[in-house]
Amino acid sequence: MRGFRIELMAGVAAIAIGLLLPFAAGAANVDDRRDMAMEKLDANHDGVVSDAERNAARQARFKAADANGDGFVTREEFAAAGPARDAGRKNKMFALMDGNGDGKVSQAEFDAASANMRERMKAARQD
Ligand SMILES: [Ca+2]
Ligand SMILES: [Ca+2]
Repeated sequence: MRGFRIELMAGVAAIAIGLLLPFAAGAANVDDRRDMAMEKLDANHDGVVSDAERNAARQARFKAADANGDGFVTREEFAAAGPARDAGRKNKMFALMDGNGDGKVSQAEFDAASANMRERMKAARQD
């Protein structure tokens, strides 16, 4: 009977965690957020984010941001896409991504910016 209760409790806890996780994301520390982000990327759930999974997720993000599907994300599309951030920060991010400064971000620019950001995050972690 005791074992059953523990199992039941664990089940309830798992459900509660599943329900609360989306809300917890904002409050979680950076490591937790990274783990959650990794879980999202890890499509086949083998605990490893392969380059293919990473690329697929990045392309999906780009497609989601490219509202009119013309292959470029404009400043307006970027401002409307993704989590709400303050406009100044989004503008700065957009400027970083728009490598050739033509006011729109191509998939190649997006890929380069993502790779760049990943390198910077890696470097920051090693400090
Ligand atoms: Ca577009
Ligand atoms: Ca550009």
